Amino acid sequence: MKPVPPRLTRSPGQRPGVAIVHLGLGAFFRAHGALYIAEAMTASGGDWGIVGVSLKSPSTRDKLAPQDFAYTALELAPEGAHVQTVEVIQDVLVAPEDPHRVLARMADPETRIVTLTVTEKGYCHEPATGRLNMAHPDIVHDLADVPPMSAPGFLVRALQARRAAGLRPFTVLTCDNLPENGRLVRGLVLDMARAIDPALAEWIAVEGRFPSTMVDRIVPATKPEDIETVTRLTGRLDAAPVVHEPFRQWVVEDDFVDGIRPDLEASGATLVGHVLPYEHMKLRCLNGTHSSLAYLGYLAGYETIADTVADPLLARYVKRLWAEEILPVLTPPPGEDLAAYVDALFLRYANPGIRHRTWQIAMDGSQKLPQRILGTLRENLAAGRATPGLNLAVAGWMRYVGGVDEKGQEIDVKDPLASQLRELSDGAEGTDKAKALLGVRTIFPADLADAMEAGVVAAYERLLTLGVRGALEELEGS
Ligand code: CS2
Repeated sequence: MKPVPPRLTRSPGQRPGVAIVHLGLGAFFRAHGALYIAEAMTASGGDWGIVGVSLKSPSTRDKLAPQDFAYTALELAPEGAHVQTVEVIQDVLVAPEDPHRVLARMADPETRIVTLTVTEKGYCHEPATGRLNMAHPDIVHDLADVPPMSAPGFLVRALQARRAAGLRPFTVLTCDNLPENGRLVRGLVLDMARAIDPALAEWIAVEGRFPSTMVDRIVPATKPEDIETVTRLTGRLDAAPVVHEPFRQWVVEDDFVDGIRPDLEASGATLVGHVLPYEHMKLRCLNGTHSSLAYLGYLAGYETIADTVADPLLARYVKRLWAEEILPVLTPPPGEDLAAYVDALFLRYANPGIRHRTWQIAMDGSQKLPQRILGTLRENLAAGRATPGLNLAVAGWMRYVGGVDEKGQEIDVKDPLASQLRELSDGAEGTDKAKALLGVRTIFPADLADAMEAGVVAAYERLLTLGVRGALEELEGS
């Protein structure tokens, strides 16, 4: 019998004080923001330890606690794997178990920044308008009652407690793939605060800071074989390693409460005055094509993005999307060469070490389409340019949320609107399914739905008649 390797533990030594609370402790933050913050401390010192908060499940805490919250980051490059141990997380709280403890930690004078990766749907907003969804059950609960359940609720109630204690607010630093994410969260927090206490809203509006950020690193869900790789490379058992590609980028608006923040430049982040051009570049070039490839790749039978772009037909499709439909309506950030950016992106997708499932990226499309695809579509339509590639992507999403793939197999669709979308699709026949889905106003504003209809319905019809491959071949011939 092979001996069981020892469990990963934290190295002895001093622990930094905690100044950051992170809401939504998923793999992405542990493979991205946490590394930047850890490296900033190594380079420039400071007490920037992190307390992670899981808003739903205890599973990450349960895996990390026995290893004293240390974990391994496994980098998978085409040329090989590389590991490092990360020790920046000091504790993990599980909000539903003890929400008061989470609030107390956020309201602690030592806490300077609250970072978030709660995914698009965690903001409880309407994707089409960017406003707080006042009818969302968690928001209804959080307006009526303390302790809260939602991310906006925790932010507002903790800021309320800080104000009551005469403290400065913390900086809210969102790291989710949303357009103008800082501005968006500020708006949601103010919407909620206004409904609770207008004076609180006023204080947050004046004193609070919500820098926008562009975050980028491909971090697929950790698989059992990744855990085995980590054990092989380190000789230790880690119940919760994270897996990532070599590339990473973090562009942050330099607007923090009292200017207090870790030395993020020291770890390679870019601090700027305006993030928007970087966000547009990343959300539209990367996430827009990620989603397009996820829907069409899934329907074509591919398990991962790397498998999808290994098919020359889909590789040509994504290159065409960039060249003909995405780059023409994009303003490059200062000094950025967009053609080189998308060439590098293609190589990142093709990295055979990164097994990023199309199914994972296809999740929550109702929350993702507006910022990833619909903005680009709208701007092309305004310029009088056709968007046959993006129309196919939207039609692919429609086929996907219809819940049955091209072989007639059920799809396990994960989306907060999954049942509504399925009902709309099931309630219509043929291309009327596409028209019914275009009627979902929380995704497609009326004017855009009208302008898109002819193109998307035609693309949907081609997918029904020819299947993904046939429709892509026809697109190439056009
Ligand atoms: C992906 C992103 O799951 C998804 O929807 O498109 O998580 C993507 O991998 C990251 O944004 C890359 O930075």
